[in-house]
Formats: sequence, structure tokens, C-alpha cells
Amino acid sequence: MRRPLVAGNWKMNGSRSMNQALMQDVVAQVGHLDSVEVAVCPPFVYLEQVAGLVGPGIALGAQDLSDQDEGAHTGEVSGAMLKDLGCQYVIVGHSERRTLYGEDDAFTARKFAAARRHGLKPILCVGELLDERERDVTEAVVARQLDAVLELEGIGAFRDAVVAYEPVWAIGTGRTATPDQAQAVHAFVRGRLAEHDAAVAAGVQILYGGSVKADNAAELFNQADIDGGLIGGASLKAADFLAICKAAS
Ligand code: G2H
Repeated sequence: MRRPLVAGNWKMNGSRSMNQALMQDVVAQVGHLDSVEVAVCPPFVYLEQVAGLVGPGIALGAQDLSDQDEGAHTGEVSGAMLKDLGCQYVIVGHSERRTLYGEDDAFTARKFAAARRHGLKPILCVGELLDERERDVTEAVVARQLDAVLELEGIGAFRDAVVAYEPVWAIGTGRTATPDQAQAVHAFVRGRLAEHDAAVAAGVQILYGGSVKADNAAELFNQADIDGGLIGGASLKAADFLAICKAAS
């Protein structure tokens, strides 16, 4: 049985006072949900603050990390630093990193490897652009993104990793993939992993991300291969985030 995971990706949002207020409400209510794992991923600079606010029931994650371990890499943040601050998870290959900052499959795979070297659980994001969906190459794109990691790290790495399917055309746009569209890609991802190892594929949590809201979460999470969500905008409002966590429980 896969335990659902709901992870809030705050992106470049927050302030010390906003984080304090948000976490106070989230902690008060999420503490009662045993059947769902909850994580929050604030910006790097607030990780230490939020680490002090999460309490025992909520995991801490980062939104990115360096592919390098230490040294002369100005502006980078290593996996060891994230671990040192109490992170359990790190998002790798989010579409905003891929499309806005030119991070390709090979670079993303190296970040995935760096996360594992430091005992962090990577949340590997995959997903197609609108143009790719319209050209009917969604599966080819997702396969290519997965294969880059499989080639570098092998299927065993997915015992301690999470995959998030995020169709880029659904991110922050208010457009959500229908439950059927999402389920089809989730099943494809699990099938691709199962070609390497069926047991690992059966155990890996595959999250859906892209305009998940309180009112569409339950329908998405009810799909057989959707094991929770990676939540952007709706993770910044405690009531919405809580409703989404409850929908997964
Ligand atoms: C997708 C998602 C979180 P949003 O990027 O990773 O964001 O829920 O705002 O579409």
C-alpha cells in the first residue's frame, strides 16, 4: 500500500511573518491526519525558520539543490546543507527549472543523484509542454525524462524517490489535467519503471501537480496511480492546503 503524500511547493513566495502564520494553521490541523504524509518546501532562505515550525507531523523539503557537493559554486546550495537544516525531501527538475533556467534531463539526473548522496528523497518532476501534448508526444517526453535518471542511477534509486507528474500546461494556469488524462500518464510512468523492476514501480509514490485545488483534489487523488499531489499556489493558503491534504487521506 502506498501512503499518499501531499507536498506544498511555495515557489518564490513567503516572508517570515507569512510563514509563521501559515505554518501555525497547517500544523494545528494536519497533525490530526495520520493516513497522509505532508511536506512543505519553502524557499532556501526560510528553511531554517520553517524547520522550527513544522512540528513532528510535517516533513521539510527544498525546491532545488546543486548537482555539486561543495566548493566554488557561487550561489548554489548543496544537498549536505539541506540535510543539515533538517530537509527530508528535495524537488528536482521542476518544469520552472527546466524551462526558465535551461536545466536539461542530464543536469536534472545529476541533481537527483546529488540528493541521494546526501540522504534526501528526491521528488523528480516530469511533464510535457502544451505543444508536446498537442503533438501527441507526452509519453515520449516523460519516458525521456525518466530514462535520464534511470540511466544514471538505476531503478533501485526509485525505492527512495518520488515522481511528480506535472503537465506544464496545467501549472499555475488554472487548467488542470482531467483525472483520466492524469491517470493515463501516471500509469505510463509506473509501467515504465516496472519494465525495470515491478516491485519498485508498485511502491513508488507518483504525485500529480498542476493547479490542484481544494475542489478538484479528491477526484484526482481517487485515481489508481495518483498517490497525492505537489501543490503550488494552493499550498500558500492554510485552508486550501488542509482541504487538499484531507482529500488525500
Ligand atoms: C506545479 C504546481 C506545484 P501550481 O508547479 O509544483 O504549482 O499548483 O500552482 O500549478
